[in-house]
Amino acid sequence: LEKAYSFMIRLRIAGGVVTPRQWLILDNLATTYANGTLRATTRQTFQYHGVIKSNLKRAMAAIDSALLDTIAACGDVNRNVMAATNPAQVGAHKAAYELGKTISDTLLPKTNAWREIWLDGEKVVGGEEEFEPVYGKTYLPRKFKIVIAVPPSNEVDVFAHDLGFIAILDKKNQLTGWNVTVGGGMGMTHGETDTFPRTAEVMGFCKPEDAVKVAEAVMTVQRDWGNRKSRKNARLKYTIERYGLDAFRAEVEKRTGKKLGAPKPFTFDSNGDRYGWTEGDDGRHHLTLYVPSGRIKDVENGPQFLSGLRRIAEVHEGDFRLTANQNVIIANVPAGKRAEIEALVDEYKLTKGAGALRRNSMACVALPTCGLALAESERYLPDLISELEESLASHGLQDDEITIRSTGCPNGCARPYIAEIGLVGRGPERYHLYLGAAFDGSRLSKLYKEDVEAKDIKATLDPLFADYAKSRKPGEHFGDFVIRAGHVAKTTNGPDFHTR
Ligand code: SRM
Ligand code: SF4
Repeated sequence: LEKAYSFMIRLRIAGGVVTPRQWLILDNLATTYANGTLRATTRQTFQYHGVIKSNLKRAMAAIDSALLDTIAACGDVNRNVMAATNPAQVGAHKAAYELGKTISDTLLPKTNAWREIWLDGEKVVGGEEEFEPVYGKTYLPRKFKIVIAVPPSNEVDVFAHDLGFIAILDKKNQLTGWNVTVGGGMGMTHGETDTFPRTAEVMGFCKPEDAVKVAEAVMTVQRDWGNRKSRKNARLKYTIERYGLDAFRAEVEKRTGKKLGAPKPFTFDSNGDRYGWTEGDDGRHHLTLYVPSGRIKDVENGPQFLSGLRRIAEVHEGDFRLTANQNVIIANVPAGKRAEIEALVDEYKLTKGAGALRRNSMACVALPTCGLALAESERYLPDLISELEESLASHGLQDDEITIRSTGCPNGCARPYIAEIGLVGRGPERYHLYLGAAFDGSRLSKLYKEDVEAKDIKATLDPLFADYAKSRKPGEHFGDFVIRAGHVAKTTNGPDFHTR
């Protein structure tokens, strides 16, 4: 008898767009082969947990029948490409999605191995390098992540990724080109200061027709210049630290044969989602639901996300969008269908928002499925938020938008170092507490207190909330305040993250 090994499956869904037909197949897979939940991730895709080995092939066949796959969702390749979902700016969003999808297709490994292994596809004769003009035999030094943002929303956290494109729009909201960002990343190792999170820098500006070439050039420079000796220092952020932005830009320009323009001005207002209904400039309606930690499941006497979204998928004529904040948008609802969708949302108690702190929160999976977790995250953050809500309310701050994110280890899967309150697991019920990041995700935080016991987090933050309520300037965000008030030093960037 074979052991019942259990696996996690991660899909590739560029830009997080899923049709109702695909939704129904993915939902069926969750209940048939996985642990009965669909997990929306921080990279706009789905994961399944608890798929036993003997069901792996059947699960992959179901994914294939949805015209989806898991290729490059993991590994030293270009990972799932994220794109802004902001449905209100239709033209800009369309451009962001199309760029994301084209980059995803262009940089997809060409190997047939996935089909060969999972779908009994034909074995292709010849070496990998014949099929991998970009990756070659040895692929990239490390994972590589690309996102496309549309200001004023930084919902995709453009500064947290190896490569980003920021849409530059004219006064009529028409796309004029993209600012290109490089060198962001979150992962680090506790106690090793030569590993650090880093926010990406704006490297230049490119025309819409040059963006894919720029993406390919940035990735191949990293392929050739990235550190292959130490995986801990292999991400593009360390390559940029080593070579400097100017040398990196020059090499990218050499490979594209075109100079990048000077970066154009842009402004972000937040890195969160816009909950509830919005209407696009084409008259279509979009409903952003708040899905706690992206876990799509049925809760007894609570939200029935699995059943509710299944019912909605059966009647919905538009599509679904997964957001980079682990939420779901029921998108492109014609005006005449809105009432029907709304009734189903109510019937299944789906949440259109939450308290200010909760709706700006994110937690990585961590225990029990993540083998790297040092502490709880997804199963703990909701309770901590309830405690902190009491504290905030006692200072009249219950409606203030403050970002809070937790991870079970320093890898940073919920991008905690660019949240105004960041909790990073150190051990059972013990976290490092980071403060002082920017509300729009453009500045890293700083370690405020080491090894805080879970039971002490509320008491640690309460005096800061009190001071914030008393002394903040009008409109000042919590992350900016804690720096101005001298509670933590400001982090300028990467290596400075560990300076206290
Ligand atoms: Fe992650 C590894 C979960 C987004 C940085 N991440 C893992 C693994 C696969 C653990 C492992 O290697 O055994 C986790 C699986 C847990 C589980 O039980 O499901 C895991 N990462 C996740 C997800 C599901 C978090 C979530 O709660 O939504 C996200 C899935 C992404 C996706 O759909 O593709 C996820 N991971 C991220 C992000 C955020 C992002 O991409 O925007 C980051 C930080 C950004 C970055 O890459 O710099 C991130 N994950 C890591 C790292 C550290 C990378 C580094 O440069 O040091 C690891 C470990 C590694 O690669 O060695 C890791
Ligand atoms: Fe696991 Fe750490 Fe990622 Fe959380 S941050 S999912 S604990 S690897």
